[in-house]
Amino acid sequence: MAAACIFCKIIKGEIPSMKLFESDKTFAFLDINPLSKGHALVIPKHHGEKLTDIPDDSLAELLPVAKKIALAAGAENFNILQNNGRIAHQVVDHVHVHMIPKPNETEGLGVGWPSQ
Ligand code: D5M
Repeated sequence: MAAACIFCKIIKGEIPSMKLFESDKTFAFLDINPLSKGHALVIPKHHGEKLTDIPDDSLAELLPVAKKIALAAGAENFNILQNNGRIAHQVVDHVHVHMIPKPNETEGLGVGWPSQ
């Protein structure tokens, strides 16, 4: 954990979030500035700025959890995005995977988030 990191503060409950999932290694919550309804972030609890800073065992759950959240949201179409470094548009310096649903324009999403 890094004391000044906003995502570490979210993990610790010091900053509120719309939590979607938590395990011993992983945390997921809704993005505060969503690109679409259901835009979620999946993060390792291990603090590190970039993907290359995180041990493999802390990365292993990120995609399975993103998949679980996409399925729970009924998102048939979605993007997975992971930015590293300012030039690559990283703003928050704690590794995070975006799961960004691409809703059907006419039907929208059948959202049913997991409760944990
Ligand atoms: O994306 C960083 C993402 O983090 C961006 O989509 C907003 C989101 N964000 C920032 N602060 C919060 C809080 N407090 N709750 C939820 N989401 C947040 P990047 O890949 O670094 O450009």
